[in-house]
Amino acid sequence: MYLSRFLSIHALWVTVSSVMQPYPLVWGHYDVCKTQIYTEEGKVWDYMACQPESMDMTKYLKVKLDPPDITCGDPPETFCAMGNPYMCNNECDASTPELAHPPELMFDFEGRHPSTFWQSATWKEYPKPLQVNITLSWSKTIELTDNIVITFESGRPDQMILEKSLDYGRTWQPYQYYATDCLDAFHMDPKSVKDLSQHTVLEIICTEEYSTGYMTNSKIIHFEIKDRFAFFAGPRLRNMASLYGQLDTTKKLRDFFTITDLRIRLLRPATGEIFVDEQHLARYFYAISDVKVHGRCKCNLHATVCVFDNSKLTCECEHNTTGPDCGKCKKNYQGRPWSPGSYLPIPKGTANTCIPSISSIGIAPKLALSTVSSVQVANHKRECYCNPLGSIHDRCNGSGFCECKTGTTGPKCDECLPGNSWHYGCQPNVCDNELLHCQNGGTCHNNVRCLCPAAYTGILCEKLRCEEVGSCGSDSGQGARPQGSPELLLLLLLLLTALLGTASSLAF
Ligand SMILES: [Ca+2]
Repeated sequence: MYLSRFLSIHALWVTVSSVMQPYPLVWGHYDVCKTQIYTEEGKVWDYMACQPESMDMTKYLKVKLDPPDITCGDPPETFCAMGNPYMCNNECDASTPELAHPPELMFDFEGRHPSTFWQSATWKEYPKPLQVNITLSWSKTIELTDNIVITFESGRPDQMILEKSLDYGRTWQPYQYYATDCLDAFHMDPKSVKDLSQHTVLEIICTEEYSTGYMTNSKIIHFEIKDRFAFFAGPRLRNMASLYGQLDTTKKLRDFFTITDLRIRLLRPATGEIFVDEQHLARYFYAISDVKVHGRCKCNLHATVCVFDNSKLTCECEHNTTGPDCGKCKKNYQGRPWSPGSYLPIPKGTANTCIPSISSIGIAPKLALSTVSSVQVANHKRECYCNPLGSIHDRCNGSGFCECKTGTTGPKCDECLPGNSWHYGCQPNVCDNELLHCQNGGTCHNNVRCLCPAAYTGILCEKLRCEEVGSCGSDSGQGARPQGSPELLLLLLLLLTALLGTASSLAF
């Protein structure tokens, strides 16, 4: 495959360069990326789609806290030791470096003992909630490649939400909910990533796995990227080709792992018990020693290098593309619409290089036109890349089109018709904002489920929860509800039937 593509590019090069000397550069960008790797046969070239290496992204972020003055130590205060809530003479003092706990200590090199950490003020204002938002911003689209790991120096919070933004912090979506009691905190059933599957991998879950109290030894919270990858690539991520194939064809899956910002919303500190000990409020605070975020710059498979310049990450775009994410064709290279590079065919991928605009070639327009159209024809002769989940066949039909499954549309069958949403193919919505409204104050989550208030249940939150367990008494406090025994309803039905019978006998 690579050889044939190389030959076709080479043939084009010869064609163009033999007629128009200045234009070899047009084709000078390589079609695929190559790196030298070591194998049993020695050093060889490995060809692949062009993408920057995965790296430690915490070196390139900006951190913002809300409220801005929530860090401890200004004015100085004392707090209780972890593991011994009655030893409350530890000091936090922002003006003394050894006793200060500024936010940057969440991202420093953590090889030292004792660890360095950011710490919030204590819960002095209880019962007013102690809430902190920690926003991490990259000013660049990045793709996560490994678990997000947050290490607490305090107990892990009783309630926390990890959120993401894809538009530089303008809008936010939840990534995962964390609570000691998911139902109580967020009206969600507790789940673990292991309960998910290929079909439900994009579901936003609430987990109780990482919030088990104040005194436990474990201090770590994960957002499990690798477990989600494993649904496609196998348990040890051996079949990355399968994952890349899916990422290539399913935009929603790719977007799920793509972020510009993360927000850690700390909603309630670890208390470890039902009642907060009001005599010792200096027991309660948040402290984080380390945050790990691994990812790569999103360059749409048009760059292998991402540079940090002027405090900003930027892709070094290849393939005649430009923009922070290589998201458009350079001026004078708009001979066909921009498209991202592709992981397919595995392993070498397809560059989808931008080609010169016809107007920019200027001379010999006839030849240029025929050259461009020959490229397009050559592309068409490639596969259609119909989305395997959205189309009936993965190849195009005789007339060159993908044939889409029910509820699916788009040239590649990767878009959903109204009333359907993408969850590994287009699935009819369980709920939405049009016809399938969640009831009784419930909210529709990703079109797959209603998040119901605590008192309600059912697909659209249409049922009182107490009905399910048969405990809806008059003193249940669950609001007014028509009371009627089955016997009474039966009696009414019999009466109605009898009346109708009388009426019909009178009519005839
Ligand atoms: Ca640290």
